[in-house]
Amino acid sequence: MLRPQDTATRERKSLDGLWRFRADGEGVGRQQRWFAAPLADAIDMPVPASYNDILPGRELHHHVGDVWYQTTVRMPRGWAGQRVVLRFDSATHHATVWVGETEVMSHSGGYTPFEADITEHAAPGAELRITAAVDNRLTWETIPPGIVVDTEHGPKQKYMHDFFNYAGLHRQVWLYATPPTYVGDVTVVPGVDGDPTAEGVTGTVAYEVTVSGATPDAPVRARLLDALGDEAAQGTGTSGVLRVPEVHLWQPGDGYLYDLVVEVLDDDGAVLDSYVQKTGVRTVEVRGTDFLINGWPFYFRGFGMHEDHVTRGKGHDDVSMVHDFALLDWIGANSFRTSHYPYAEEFLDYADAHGVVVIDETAAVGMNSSVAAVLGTRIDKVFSPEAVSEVTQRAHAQAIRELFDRDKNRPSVVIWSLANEPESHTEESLQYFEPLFELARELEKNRPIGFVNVMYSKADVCKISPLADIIMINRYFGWYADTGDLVSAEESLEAELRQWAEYGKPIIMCEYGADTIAGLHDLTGSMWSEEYQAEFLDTYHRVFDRIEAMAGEHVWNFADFQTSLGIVRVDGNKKGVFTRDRRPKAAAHALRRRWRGLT
Ligand code: GCB
Repeated sequence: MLRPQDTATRERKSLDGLWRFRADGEGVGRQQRWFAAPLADAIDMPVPASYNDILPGRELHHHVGDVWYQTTVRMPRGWAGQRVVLRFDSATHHATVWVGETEVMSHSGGYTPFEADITEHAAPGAELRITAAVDNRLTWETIPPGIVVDTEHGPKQKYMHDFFNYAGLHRQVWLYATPPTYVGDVTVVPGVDGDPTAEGVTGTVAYEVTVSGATPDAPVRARLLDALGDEAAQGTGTSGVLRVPEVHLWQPGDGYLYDLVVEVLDDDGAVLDSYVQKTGVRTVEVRGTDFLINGWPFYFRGFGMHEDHVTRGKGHDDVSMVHDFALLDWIGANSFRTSHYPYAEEFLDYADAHGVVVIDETAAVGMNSSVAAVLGTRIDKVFSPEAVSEVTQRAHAQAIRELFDRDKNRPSVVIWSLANEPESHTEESLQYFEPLFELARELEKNRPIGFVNVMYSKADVCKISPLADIIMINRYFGWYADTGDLVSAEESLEAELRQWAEYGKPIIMCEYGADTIAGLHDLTGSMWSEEYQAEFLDTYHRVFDRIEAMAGEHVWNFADFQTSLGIVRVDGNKKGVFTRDRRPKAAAHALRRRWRGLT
């Protein structure tokens, strides 16, 4: 789904700001048609933001079920004759949306965009009332899965993943206009002619355009402009391959982007619609145990992250985004994983534009009874008709389609991760994942595809790793295993990595880390201290440096983050190298020395 943008033929209007908001604890709003009038008993709620931490008290923090958001917007007079679209960049986890009294769309999946053509409900110059009922419930039918337990005090939400179930309108909401004949979709696949490491190599941009609306057979022109706005190549037709001699490649640390300007023309050659697709030219390849970008071995240094901040939870804001990228740069990281869900599109735009490499992950997390048990939830059999079933699998397939569709054109995205830490040693888990890998491979012909393996499923029993192009694993020797004992941890880790190396594929350690209380120092090197975290990471790094097949290290986590309540978390997960308000722990300085090669 294309992003809204302002071009010579398109305009957009942000609906961010204060919306009217009301929690629907009793779940009566739909039946009582709360969308049909100004929301009664409402409070102000900022958009974008999670609603959970805006008010003091437990009620909204732990709310389960619908909340209602409402705003009014005046449709610009100048949009007469245009196609008008209402787009939510996300709503966590399900939303139904009304314009006035008309339901215009509903969507499940809390981290991907959705939109509806509302032209017929929107008279130019008129005021529209937009209402969204947003439901945060996670069940066995959703991605990620969860369990809603009915108690005499109302419903309680349980889930099997280790981050707080923040909800609401986390990202921007847009009203935008396109001409009646418009660019409906653009796909670009970059490449190079011959050896990408050669001097003055020729880049290729294969493009495919869908024209939608009034005259879908209208002619198309595609122009590729370099960063100075000079034309580098041009083509006509809805698909083609543009060639760029002496291409400026997109590279880690050098996010060089071309603009692919796609124009739909009328019979006289006048432009009906134009859309600008940012395009980076680079190649990605797995060769033996090497992960190659533009033919050069690339070693991932960075983090599993979270969209998580004080007060606004998972709400996007540019201040924190730019600051987080500045910290990644300061510490010498070149990459991150969107653990454990698709991040805001602005975040990926920034990665594209600054040459930061991304492992892009679906929201399929929490499909593991052993992990669930650590976090306090008992599940008998994860992959079964009563739990993660065919219905879940359909939702998972949809999550894969929507993620790939949203991020397919991004040069920063070099690996798709289909899930985090599912059970993967049973026949049932294989049956569940095989069709999902097939689907992913139908959709993606160029990027490597994988999933992130859990500590309970070693190399000799994991049934899903053989399906993956690359080995991605999370390990916690010295924390959940060999607890507090880094000498044993070093041995266990090395032994295990040597087993994984036998796959002959690149290995990325996608998580390793220790909970650390900022400011806690200990001369005996005890767990939870800043000393232990730094020593823990050093231990892992010594091992990584001895294993040829290692292709990357992503520390868990970039920053401390909020989780559900439980006896293994104190005000959230403290494995951050930065605190939740982004102050460095000792490990941040140690990582910086390693990653920036400082002595
Ligand atoms: C994991 C999970 C991650 C948790 C982390 C932890 O394996 O993938 O979501 O937060 O461990 O700290 O336990």
